[in-house]
Amino acid sequence: MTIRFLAGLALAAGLPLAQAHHAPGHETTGGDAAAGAHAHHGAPTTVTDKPATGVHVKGCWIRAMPENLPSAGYFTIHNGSQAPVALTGIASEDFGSTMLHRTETRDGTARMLHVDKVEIPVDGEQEFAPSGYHAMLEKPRAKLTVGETRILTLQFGEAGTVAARCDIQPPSALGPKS
Ligand SMILES: [Cu+2]
Repeated sequence: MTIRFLAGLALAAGLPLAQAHHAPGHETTGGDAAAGAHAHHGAPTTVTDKPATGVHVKGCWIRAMPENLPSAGYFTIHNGSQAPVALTGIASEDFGSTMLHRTETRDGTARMLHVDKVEIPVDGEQEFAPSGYHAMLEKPRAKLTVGETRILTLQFGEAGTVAARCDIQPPSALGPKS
């Protein structure tokens, strides 16, 4: 389920190693009884193009890296719908390659792991931020210029999709524009 990346790739992505211990690392698992009632529909994991009702994405930004280094997208997902949702992928016409990743730091070394999906319980919020979950963005169609925006479409399987407009920020940025 996870693929180990060269540590050099993590470094190339400009991940602030010194900040790694700020990573919250909490993973909420919708443990309430109400959520469990919806858990077993046996539905296939297809991606539907309809808007995912009640799912909100805020504060999206992209850390633009120079040359051909991979950039990363960050955002916060809030699940205001009536059922748990799972982010299963990200699509963008602006990038040739998009992946869900998580940065893990062990013994001072950061590495990136592939993530199949990220579940968000009802009323839950999941942050994608430096040193944690991120959208790995490669092969930009056009040069990323600070101050511009790009669209990332977050895919929540059958629940639908949410398109987010994301601010392009410099490599030194640590969070969304206020
Ligand atoms: Cu990554």
